[in-house]
Amino acid sequence: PTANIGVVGLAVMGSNLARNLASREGNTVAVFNRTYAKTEELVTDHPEAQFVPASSYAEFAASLQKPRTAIIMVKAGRATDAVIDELMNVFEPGDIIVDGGNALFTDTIRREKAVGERGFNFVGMGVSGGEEGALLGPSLMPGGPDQSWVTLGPILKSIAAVAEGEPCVTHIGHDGAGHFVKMVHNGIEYADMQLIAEAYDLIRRGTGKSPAEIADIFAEWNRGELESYLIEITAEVLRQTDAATGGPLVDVIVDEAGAKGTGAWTVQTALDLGVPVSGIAEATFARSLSSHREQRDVSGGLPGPADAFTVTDVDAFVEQVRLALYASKIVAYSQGFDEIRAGAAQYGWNIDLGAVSKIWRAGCIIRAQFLNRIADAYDAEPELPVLLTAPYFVDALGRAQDAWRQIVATAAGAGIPAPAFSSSLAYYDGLRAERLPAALIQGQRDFFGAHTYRRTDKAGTFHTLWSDDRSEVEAEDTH
Ligand code: 2AM
Repeated sequence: PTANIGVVGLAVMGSNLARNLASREGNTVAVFNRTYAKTEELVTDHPEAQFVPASSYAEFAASLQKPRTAIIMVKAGRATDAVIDELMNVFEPGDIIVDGGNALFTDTIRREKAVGERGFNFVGMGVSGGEEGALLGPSLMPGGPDQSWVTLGPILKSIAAVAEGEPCVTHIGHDGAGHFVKMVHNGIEYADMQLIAEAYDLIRRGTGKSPAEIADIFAEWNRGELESYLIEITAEVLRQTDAATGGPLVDVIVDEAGAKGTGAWTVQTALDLGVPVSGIAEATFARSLSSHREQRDVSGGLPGPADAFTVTDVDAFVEQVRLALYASKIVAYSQGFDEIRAGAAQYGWNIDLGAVSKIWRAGCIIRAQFLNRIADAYDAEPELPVLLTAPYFVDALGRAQDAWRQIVATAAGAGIPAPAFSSSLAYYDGLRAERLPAALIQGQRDFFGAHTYRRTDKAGTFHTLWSDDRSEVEAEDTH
């Protein structure tokens, strides 16, 4: 056997990952696809690459050195299970099966258990960066057992994106940890994109600037603390002219945002964990609202503000929007890291949050300068309970908060939806509040359901006899 690594599933992501692997010194890559024509095509199109094509699973297994290591790149779900079964038929205990698809982390937990019981090492790995990332250097989030990392680590480090000299890969934790972190990455990506979209909408509707002019603003922002891939490509998209109409491309694109479900997973999981990821949730819901054309079509006549929205000091307004975007972004990332922290506690993963922020600095969609600040925050305090309370972010939020409040108020007054901006601000003020009206909610719960409450002035659990003489009694602790 000549190959040290194999790839199963040679659609675009799989082919590109296989080419990336083959381009690294010392790698020989076994390649297999259910339909052999695709395997042949990859090998003939890239004669320079060290590929070993296999036309059957048995041939694939025979071409791999032990412990055999194979990365599966097929559609998440049933296909993944089918390929895992095929590989277990031809592999031996101790071999490593990596799922690089976009699996739901609970599926990965189930698979590691089932595959592990048969003596194989199963690794669920998040792969971020899309097709280009897979080819030139993705951000990789492998989970799985520790011993798999010994073989897999050096190979993954060789193909990952590099940020400031460090490869964008780390062993996240066992079983589903890698896919969990990838899921939250995607949720943060939803929030980041929605925040940028809200900023664009406010500037466009408030100042009447053209998309090309707004592209210049984003390009300018990309030179400061907002520097990121998403800000950069936003400028590119806004600058694009449509060949057919000669107008801005963004104006001919149907305004219904699609989604492949990872944002929804992030929010569903957060609900189960009781983590308020309101920015990600609003971003996900905003896509849903945009896609309900039939509801939007009957809602255009709903009353809005009487006055037209115009901004007088354009430059000051643009700067306020920038600050609101930055503050909201801090909140969105803080919420995402909170979900990872809670997931780790729930599932028993030992996740290094600073290391996670570092492997997102290159290769993936949310790559940004900003992630260095997150890494710094966790370096200084690994057990930081709320990311945005790190001194750097407290300072940034302090500088931004007046503008942020103004922008949220302005958007509300003008009748422009800014759900991610406003929910982020509400979260921030919720954290800050000395007293929350949750006390009243506890009173209501005690009234209708005898759910009891605790008191600020003494220990214990209490209940008011609402339908009797309304005296207070000490209650059994119902927790
Ligand atoms: P195919 O080319 O034979 O269709 C993306 O769909 C990739 O997943 C393709 O490489 C596809 O192979 C592969 N795929 C889908 N279902 C599969 C299955 N049940 N077994 C193996 N590969 C599968």
